[in-house]
Amino acid sequence: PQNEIRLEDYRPTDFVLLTVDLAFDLDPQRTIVTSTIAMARREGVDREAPLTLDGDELEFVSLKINGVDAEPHAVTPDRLEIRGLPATGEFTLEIVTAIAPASNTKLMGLYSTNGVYCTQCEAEGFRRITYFLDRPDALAVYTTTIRADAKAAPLLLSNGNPVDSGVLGDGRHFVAWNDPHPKPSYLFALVAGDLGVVEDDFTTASGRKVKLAIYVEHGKEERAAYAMDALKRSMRWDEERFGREYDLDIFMIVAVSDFNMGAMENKGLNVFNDKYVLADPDTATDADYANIEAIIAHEYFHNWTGNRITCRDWFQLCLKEGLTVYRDHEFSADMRSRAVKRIAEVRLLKAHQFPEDNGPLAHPVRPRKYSEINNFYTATVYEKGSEVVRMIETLLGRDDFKKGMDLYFERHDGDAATIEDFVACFAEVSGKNLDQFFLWYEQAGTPEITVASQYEPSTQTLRLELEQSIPPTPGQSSKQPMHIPLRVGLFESNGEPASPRAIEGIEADGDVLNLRERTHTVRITGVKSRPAISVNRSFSAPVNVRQQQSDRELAQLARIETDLFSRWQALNDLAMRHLVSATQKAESGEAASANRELTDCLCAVLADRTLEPAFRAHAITLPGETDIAREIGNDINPDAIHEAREALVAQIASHGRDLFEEIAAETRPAGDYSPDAASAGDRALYLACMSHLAVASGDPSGPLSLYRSADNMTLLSGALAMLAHRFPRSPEAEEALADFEARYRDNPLVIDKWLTVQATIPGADALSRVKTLMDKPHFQLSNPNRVRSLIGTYASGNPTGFNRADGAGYDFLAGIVIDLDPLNPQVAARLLTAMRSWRSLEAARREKALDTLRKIARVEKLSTDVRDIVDRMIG
Ligand code: DPP
Ligand code: ZN
Repeated sequence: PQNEIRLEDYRPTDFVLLTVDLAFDLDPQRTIVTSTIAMARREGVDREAPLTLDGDELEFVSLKINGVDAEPHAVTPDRLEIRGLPATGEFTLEIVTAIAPASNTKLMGLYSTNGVYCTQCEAEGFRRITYFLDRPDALAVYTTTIRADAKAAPLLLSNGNPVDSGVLGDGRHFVAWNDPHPKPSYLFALVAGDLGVVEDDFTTASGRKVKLAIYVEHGKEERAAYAMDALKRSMRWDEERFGREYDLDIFMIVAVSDFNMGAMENKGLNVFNDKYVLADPDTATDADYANIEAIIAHEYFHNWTGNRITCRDWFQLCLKEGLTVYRDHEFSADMRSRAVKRIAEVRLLKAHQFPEDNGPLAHPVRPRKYSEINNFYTATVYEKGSEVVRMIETLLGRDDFKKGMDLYFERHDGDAATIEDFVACFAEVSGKNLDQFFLWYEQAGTPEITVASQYEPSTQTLRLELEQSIPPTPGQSSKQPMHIPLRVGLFESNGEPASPRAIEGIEADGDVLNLRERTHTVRITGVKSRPAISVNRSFSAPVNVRQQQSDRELAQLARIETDLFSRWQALNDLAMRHLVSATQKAESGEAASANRELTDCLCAVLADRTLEPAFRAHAITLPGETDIAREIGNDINPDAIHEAREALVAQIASHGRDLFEEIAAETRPAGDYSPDAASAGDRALYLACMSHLAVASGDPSGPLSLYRSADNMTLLSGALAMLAHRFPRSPEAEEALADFEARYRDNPLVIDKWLTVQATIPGADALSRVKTLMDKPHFQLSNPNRVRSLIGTYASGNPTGFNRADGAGYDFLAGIVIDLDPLNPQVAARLLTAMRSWRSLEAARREKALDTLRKIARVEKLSTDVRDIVDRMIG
């Protein structure tokens, strides 16, 4: 493959940075960047070694060495080579480049969005601003001076603390910033423009007052209140849970409307996709509020896990991302319901990471090679990376885990560190050997654990045969056994948890079994009756479990498990089992049979008022179509899955109709909207009931009156989805869609919901709907949120609509990817990953998908981003 970068080729830079002084003369068409870098040759490095700096589409203007005009040895838009630099001692480079923010459509480097200048430098965007050692282990203290037109850009922001400002001639002004914390270039940020602000402050545990500011477009200030609240709670939580205080005088967040990612943790100046800042009851759903809380926390937590301790190289991305996701998960669990949060996390992991790990794009949590780093901001690095940290906590226990984190912060503050550095801290504080555990970072693929059990009443002994296997993944055909912490619970026939006398054949630590071999034969004595066995409680390891279990046993676990997550898991497994066999029947044209065991079980949970509403809402939400596809594994026919799932929804709806009526009446929202978790749980349960009632009655008037009476976006968009998905083309659905568009036409983030709802209407018609919507003025190919809301959700959230038997969905996506690639390769490549499970499809669709991928591969001028994805997908 093109330009493959390998972990084993890592070596330190020949030159070290000392300070970086940047000056920006902002202009939309021609911004002049003057970069003054103090640096020195690293000790021991060849005195002749040249200095090579990274660039990307840069216009070189001039170079000075120690204040004297100089000629580079070689210069191109993406590279600057300088020879003859001093053998010893400090020297200064002054490099001048010209860039055009207004025509930067890649949204990497310095670009403009709705008249605001903004930067995105992770991973390799800084080299689109100036020639630099653009790598995470090149740390320096930055000073940044921004000069701009005072009218167009009254606000001039960068990292750190403001140190100077003033008026220049020609209506221009300047502000200078200094960031005392050494940082790599990917954490640099600049924002300039005319924005509104919400201000607050926070007093740290040691009594320092920090100014907080969230910048948004004028008129949207009130919609930043929840983000500010989430920020303050995040700051407090990181002090209390991890002893981490904020370290500058000011912390700023800027919301922009064109952004490739969710948000970016630039030191002291986070830049956010406005989707994850702006919220009020009229425009944001409960899910939006939860996402804002989580992402504000995530970016804030990066200040320690990412910024103070950064990554040595991009192979170590999970060092900051997996760990920071773990931290934001813990924060949300503390803010909300821990069990419900865990269910949502696992649902997400299984929906995104498991398919990735099971397809052509599978890669280890710490990859060993890449040709385009942008393509490794994946569910594996983030979500599986977080699960790996969670397993360390499970293995060590909360106290030793905390000690390990403390040691990590103490030992590596200011470092560009590696996964080895991180794991060593936990091994050291606990005395545990984590060598085998380290394979979680190195071996891709979701491990599968098979569990067979045998109970001997005469000796009151349970025998468990545990076997682990890890499927082959690209570049890794055979795998070594891993160290897997598997929580196992046993419940006796009276429903009580068993209290075994002894566990032999495996190292057990409380309810955690430490799998280390390919197979273990475990003898558990003192089990008084044949137990129900609950495996992988709380999802202690990101694995698939195959267990011989009857429907009755699963139903029993769903009733008696004391771990709420595992109750959900049992229900989900029970439903999954039915859905898989119903899909097979649908494929052979047989009618789906009713499953009383399952529907009774679901209704029992629904009716159990001792359980929190959010949990009950999850419990009656069946596995999604993509989950079912993953479970089936190969020769997938998305239409059959859809048919089977719909049939089960209908059975549940009619079987539980009276109960749904009852619960809907109990949970019907009243009073003012509040985004708190308990109220959101009530609304989730209410909407789930209303949706089942609409199915049971076959009548759109229920959702329509809900739509008409809704006084918040959660209910409004919930009703809209019921109408559009359950009653497409009905006058009721048309009325609601038209009303929604008219009401929110000036609010692009809300229009995104309108696009998504229509893009995900099941069935082959979805394609023509999506094409029509692309012609609407609301849609813009240049805006990532619009593209993801319409095309992204169509391709990855509408299995029947996208996987049309005629392959037209694939060809459509290919057309978009090819059109978007020259504009924004990062978003184009991400869209294409929607096809990552193509090999699991049935033969006819598989062939069509392959044709499409080959068509893309034949395009001559593809970006490295799209080229990398398409090459790996074809394999
Ligand atoms: N901004 C992205 C994140 O926080 C990449 N660092 O995950
Ligand atoms: Zn992150």
